[in-house]
Amino acid sequence: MPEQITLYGHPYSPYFHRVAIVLEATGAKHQCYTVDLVDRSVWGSISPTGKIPFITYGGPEVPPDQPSPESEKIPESLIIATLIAEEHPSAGLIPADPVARARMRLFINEWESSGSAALRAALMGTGPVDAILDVYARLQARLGASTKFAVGDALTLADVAVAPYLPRNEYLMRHEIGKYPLGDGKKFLDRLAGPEFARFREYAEAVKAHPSVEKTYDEAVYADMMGSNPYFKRD
Ligand SMILES: N[C@@H](CCC(=O)N[C@@H](CS)C(=O)NCC(=O)O)C(=O)O
Repeated sequence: MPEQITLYGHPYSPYFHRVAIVLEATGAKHQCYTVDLVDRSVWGSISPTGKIPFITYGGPEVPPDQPSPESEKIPESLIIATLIAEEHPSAGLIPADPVARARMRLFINEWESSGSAALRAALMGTGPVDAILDVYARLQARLGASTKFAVGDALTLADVAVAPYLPRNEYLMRHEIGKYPLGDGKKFLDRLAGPEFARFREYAEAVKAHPSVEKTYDEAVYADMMGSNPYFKRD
């Protein structure tokens, strides 16, 4: 019997989305609890980091607001994603070949070490939106010449790590959401549409069209959250 998994999070979150993609791609049995991001009374003290996503793993099947002391509480999207992928090797999210695994990890590191920070700085108006394109360029340089995904023709955790950001970043730039200078969103999209990013675009389209990515992304939910987020509103 597989261990019980309860995922806590919110579909607006790119970190939550990573885990949702892996659950979809593996078909792992789970229940999902959408948290109230403002009222943290139910989930705030269950989460080991105070953040979403996290899972309860193992122990009895219980209502999400009454987690069992017998379950392990595991935070961090990529750690959860890896755990589930490791439990379902037949889904192929972790390549069997060690060199391919190294390439997968290098790709993930590229985004993790600077992508989220560049995005956050752009949204807060403390850094240029072009810094996100610099990260895209470095990811592009890591893509194989003709593979569909980052490490071969099947989806791996490398793609899972960046997948949530591809449609979200486009949405933000298309709607000029963030404190960066008005018009920089359009400049971002114009540069991304140019020959410099042809290979990255091809890759991004393949990732966005993967059934496990497409099925777990709801732009309306993201639009609702970001449109009303005071942190990212220009004065
Ligand atoms: N490194 C974490 C980041 C998780 C994270 O920052 N989650 C945000 C939502 S997107 C959060 O819970 N923020 C609430 C807070 O910081 O109070 C992961 O990969 O899961």
